[in-house]
Amino acid sequence: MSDKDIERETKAQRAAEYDASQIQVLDGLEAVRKRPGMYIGSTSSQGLHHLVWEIIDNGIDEALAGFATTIDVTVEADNSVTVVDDGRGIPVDIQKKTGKPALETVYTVLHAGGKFGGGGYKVSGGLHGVGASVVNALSTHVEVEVTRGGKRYGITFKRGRVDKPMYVIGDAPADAHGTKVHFAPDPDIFTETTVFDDKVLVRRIRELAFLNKGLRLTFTDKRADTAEKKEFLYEGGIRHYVEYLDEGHETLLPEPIYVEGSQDGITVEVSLQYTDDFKTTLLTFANNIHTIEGGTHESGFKAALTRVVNNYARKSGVLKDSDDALGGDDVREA
Ligand code: 28G
Repeated sequence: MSDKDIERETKAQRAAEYDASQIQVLDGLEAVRKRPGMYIGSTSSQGLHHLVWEIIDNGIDEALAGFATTIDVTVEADNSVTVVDDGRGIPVDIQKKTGKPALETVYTVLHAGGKFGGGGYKVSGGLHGVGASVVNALSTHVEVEVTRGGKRYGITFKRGRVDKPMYVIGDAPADAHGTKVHFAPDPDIFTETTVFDDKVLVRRIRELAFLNKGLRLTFTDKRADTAEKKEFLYEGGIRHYVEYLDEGHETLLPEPIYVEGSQDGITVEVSLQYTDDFKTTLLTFANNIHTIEGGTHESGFKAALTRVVNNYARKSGVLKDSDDALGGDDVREA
């Protein structure tokens, strides 16, 4: 075989690889549109809001990586959503493997990370970039704007397919950086409703601010008459969540107990307060996800609290040697 032949062969090979990868991209989008519930749980109002959570999640990942400090969420007058962060901006470099900008790949390739490796149902938070292509596949249009390296880039999609390939919008200040995503949910998918609920959005955005201390999240509803920006930023993290939950109740302690610790890359945060409420409120989370069914983090906390309060009760003489130990319910009641 001549050099020319080899070159021709590799060219043909590359073309075949390219075609195969493009087919995989389209198959991935088709899979999401065919069975949206596999990726976002349902196509009800809950599923609709899941689109927003997925995009916010990507911004939070960029904050957890130490780059984004602010995430702005806006519901536009037409009920589409814009999310902006001030992170590094999604990479725009052309990838060797695909010949396409990383930005396009992030929004079109169904990344692994779910139940079935192929990007199936997402169970936990913090799985980088799984959500972007799912949101794209389930939106009539998506526009992403990236600011980095002194330039502003744009790319647009329609129902998951590239509409306008990545282009340079223009120059930006050399030190400007961030990502802006605008998407409109597809009414062909969300047949029940495509109307976002400001209450649902605010509740979760506030919660994410409690759970990610120091991160600024804002919410603006342009559909409202007074489209003012609501800002959520809690330097004290979940201790402020406890204060928020205790509003309207008498508290035993002047301020909530708050403990934070890290080991082997795992951070644990605990906050508690005793109030005059009859019922105990115990909320637990793992990676920003509310764990309603508990887990080892929750049972470990309960066991630790019971042990610590019993040790103190014995040492201080509140409990005599002959007294039974306090049970879990006892130490969780004021
Ligand atoms: C505004 C709404 C939602 C995001 C970033 C930043 C990076 C990134 C996002 O990387 C993963 C792709 C291939 C390596 C990472 C930037 C490293 C260096 C990033 C967002 C990284 C994608 N510089 N900010 N993704 N790979 N914000 N906000 O989506 O190259 S997504």
